[in-house]
Amino acid sequence: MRSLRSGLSPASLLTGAATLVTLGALLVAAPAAQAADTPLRDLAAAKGKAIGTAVTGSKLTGTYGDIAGAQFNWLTPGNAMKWETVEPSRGTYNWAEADQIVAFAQAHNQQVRGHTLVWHSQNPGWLANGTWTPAELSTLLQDHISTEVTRYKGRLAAWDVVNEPFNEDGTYRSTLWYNGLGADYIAQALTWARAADPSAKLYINDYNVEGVNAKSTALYNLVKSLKERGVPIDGVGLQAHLILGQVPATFQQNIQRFADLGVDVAITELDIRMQLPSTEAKLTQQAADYKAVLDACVAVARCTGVTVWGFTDSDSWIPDVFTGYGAATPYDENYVPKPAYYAIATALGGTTTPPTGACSATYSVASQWNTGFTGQVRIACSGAALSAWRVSWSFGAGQQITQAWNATCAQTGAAVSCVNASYNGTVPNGGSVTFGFNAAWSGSNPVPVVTVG
Ligand code: G2I
Repeated sequence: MRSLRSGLSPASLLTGAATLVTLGALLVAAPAAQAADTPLRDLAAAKGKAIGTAVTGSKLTGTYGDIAGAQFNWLTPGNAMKWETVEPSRGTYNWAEADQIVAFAQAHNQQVRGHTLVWHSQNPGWLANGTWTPAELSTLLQDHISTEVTRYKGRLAAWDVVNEPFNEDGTYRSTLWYNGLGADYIAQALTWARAADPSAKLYINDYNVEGVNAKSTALYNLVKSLKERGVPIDGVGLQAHLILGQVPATFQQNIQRFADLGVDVAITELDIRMQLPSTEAKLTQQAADYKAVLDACVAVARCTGVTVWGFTDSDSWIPDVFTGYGAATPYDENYVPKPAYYAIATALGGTTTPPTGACSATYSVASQWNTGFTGQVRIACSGAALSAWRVSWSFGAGQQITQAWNATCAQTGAAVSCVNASYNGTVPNGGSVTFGFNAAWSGSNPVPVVTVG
């Protein structure tokens, strides 16, 4: 029996139990006793590198918040600082989620990467669907950059000022900005951002620019010319939305050539997607891929660090966009660290031996009424498998099971023990099984600590 390898102490897990009542979930993983690991952020700091994650503000409580705070030293708001979020109708601003993330970062001694000021996507309807003269567009863009950068002045370490300006062949992407203002919208945006916050490092960020190719060469030539013109540009962001087994062979060489131009390089949105279901072999390959990315960054002094685009498979954009793909992040959807997590730790100088695998149980209250509730328990395995299972917990407030399905449950006093039905004992590596129950409650209905074996 071991507690979650997430940088959480058993005590904080128990504290988490109280806060998680609202979330209706608590996870405990099996097996393999192991000493607590050094958090990724401490390993990264010792190497002078950033280890970051994209986050969703509303999720920064419970286990998600605990891991985001404990393991990472940089945060990027996944959507909270995009134009459609901060100015949904013209002149009406909504900074709530962005403010929340910045406050969380400050409370956890983390740096923030602002994302993103100038993009073709996730612009508000009033902007995207409007008809604008070049002069109007220029004013709109300058106002947007000045307003947002000034709001967080001195509090963000870096900004992805311009996002995804290139096509795959290295030509400029046809966007609202390029079509209206020409390629110099990039230089103008950088200049306005610098004026609003001279201390933030200013980046151009793009995808499919990890290896040496036509697109990355266009980015290289742009940065070179901006530097020559004296336009403020401090770094390039290589997003790194990668596919299993396809880390470009020229990754480190590409990072190095940007560094040689005199700019920093950040890996800004790393994830490595695979065709589902995940298997042990795929997770092992993914770990090797994560390590290759981290190794390349660690090897180049001007590579400032690596940000993952969501740290858990439960908070990843991949399944929504690439049908049949997923499992792209370092933690599974039950917050159990995957081989990729240990690969990151290893690349950052950690010495932990990854466990051979784990199965975890997630308890949630599916619905609740004045005298009863329906509970649900999901057993999921990653890097391990079960051929039979028993899930146990102790009801702390007199709750009493009345009925169960897809499991046989027995309760003696507070102690509940549920074993698999004849047909669902097998939980394959990368798979899950769910069972449910009804129970009576009164007074309070706290979420128990659940163990699986
Ligand atoms: O598309 C992946 C990333 C590529 N590079 C730039 C990043 O900013 C981008 O992030 C993703 C977010 O992770 C997604 O969460 O950008 C997507 C939009 O292009 C985001 O997806 C959107 C959904 O499409 C919307 O339906 C949803 O309302 O997220 C929104 C907020 O959850």
